[in-house]
Amino acid sequence: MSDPNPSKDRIYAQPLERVGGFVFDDSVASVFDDMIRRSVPGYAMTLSLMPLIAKRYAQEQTRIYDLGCSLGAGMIAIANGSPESTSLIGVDNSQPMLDRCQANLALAIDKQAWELRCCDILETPIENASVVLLNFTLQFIPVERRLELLRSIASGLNPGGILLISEKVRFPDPKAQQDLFDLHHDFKRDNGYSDLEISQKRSSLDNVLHAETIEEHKARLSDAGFDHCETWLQCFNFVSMLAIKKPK
Ligand code: GEK
Repeated sequence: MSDPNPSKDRIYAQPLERVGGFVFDDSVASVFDDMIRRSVPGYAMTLSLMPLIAKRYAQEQTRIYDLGCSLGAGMIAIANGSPESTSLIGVDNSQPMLDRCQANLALAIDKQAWELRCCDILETPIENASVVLLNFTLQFIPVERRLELLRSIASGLNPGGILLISEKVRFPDPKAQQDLFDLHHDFKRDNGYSDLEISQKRSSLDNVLHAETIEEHKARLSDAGFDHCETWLQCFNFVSMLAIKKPK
């Protein structure tokens, strides 16, 4: 029988003999919108506030980068608050994501110029930028390479430019870590994921997604050359931060 809802995430619904490491392949890209909305508390709220943030910080005649753009949700949100003279660059190393992103952007962005690049964000030069988005992507970059990426972003931002960064985080206090971890799983259960799906997905992300504490992120952002960094949204163990490069 054919699947009545092919875009619903059922990737981990059946028991797997061996759970492999999570990859952003075609099966993930085809259900990604459903997966991220049912898995990341606050995801829709994060996107809904981005136009407001862009309105304040996006500068005329500059570039806006979305590093790890997936299906383009962040690019569309930021485009909504940015001047028409900005151009948007989406970067992702998953071609199945970018194929769908291309179709989504063609329907949603008609005021600004935009382009997509299929490459590693660690190899992406950042130039003349006023807004850079790392929405739940830094967590997939090896920890030892995160500083070099943030340095390259800081140096490619114009004075007064911003990095918007969202991450899954962990907490130094073991009780807080356990409570927020449990609440995140309650959130997933409440959104229709079974215990089997939750546990198989968790195993697949084990060596792929490395969460750090808010303090670790703030210290690295400061090291990389950002002058201010504040949390502007937190939902359980998911956090969005705003890092600002000093204005001239
Ligand atoms: C959203 N920002 O909807 N280079 C390029 N892309 C990468 C790399 C890399 N080294 N590593 C991972 N990706 C999106 C959600 S998802 C978050 C971002 C999640 C890409 C990967 O292919 C995927 O599309 C994205 O980063 C992470 O607001 O799945 O939790």
